Amino acid sequence: MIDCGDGPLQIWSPDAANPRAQNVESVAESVRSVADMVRPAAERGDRVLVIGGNCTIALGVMAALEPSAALLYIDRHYDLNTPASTTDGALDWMGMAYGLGVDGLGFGLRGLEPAQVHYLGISREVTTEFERDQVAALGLPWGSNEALSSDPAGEASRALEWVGARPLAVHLDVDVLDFIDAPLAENTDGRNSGPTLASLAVLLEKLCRHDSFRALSIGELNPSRSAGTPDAIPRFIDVLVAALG
Ligand SMILES: [Mn+2]
Repeated sequence: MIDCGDGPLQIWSPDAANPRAQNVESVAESVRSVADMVRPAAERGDRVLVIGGNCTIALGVMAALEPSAALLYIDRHYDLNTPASTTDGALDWMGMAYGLGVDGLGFGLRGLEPAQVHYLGISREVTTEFERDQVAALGLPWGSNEALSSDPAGEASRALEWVGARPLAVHLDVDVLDFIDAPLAENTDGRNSGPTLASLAVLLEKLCRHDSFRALSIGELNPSRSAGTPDAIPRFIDVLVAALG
């Protein structure tokens, strides 16, 4: 295993100058830095683990892989909002809109084609109408949070069938997990819904051990959430080690 080091350290603060796209310049810098750091490893043929950071890191990984790569995006959300579709200005749930060029957005990197993206773990009730409209217009395939909880092996098999022989990047927003089982995510909505760490282990082992697997990125991990549950991060690390080891 090679430790390629850290990207730029960025600690969130309010950005009054960009109310609808908070800290967009530093987010873009971070995404480009992920791409620059992953590219040499990808070119060597190494498998890559990226620990974020917000979910836009997936775009940096995809920009570093072959243009044909497929992205399995495991998240409670579609991350297809834009500075116009929401008021909170959080890039955390806009990344895929930037990646897919919705409303002309972008980070100055190679973007994504709709045929490269498949979601798993979606909770429709926490998505916005704007996002659901984009999913329909772009024809993006998705699996539900309930399906991921009840049949992680089946969801993995169906998703891998969709990937086919393409290089595979997996992105995991830890907010897909049941926050009561694993309080890891910045977003605390997932209480008593979503896969447990044990279910996630089943999914990730199938995806990460696939011949096409190239990279796993992890977004929205907030260690302060598990301050009262000190075994949560070690249990999560065990899942990653089992999948990648
Ligand atoms: Mn999310």
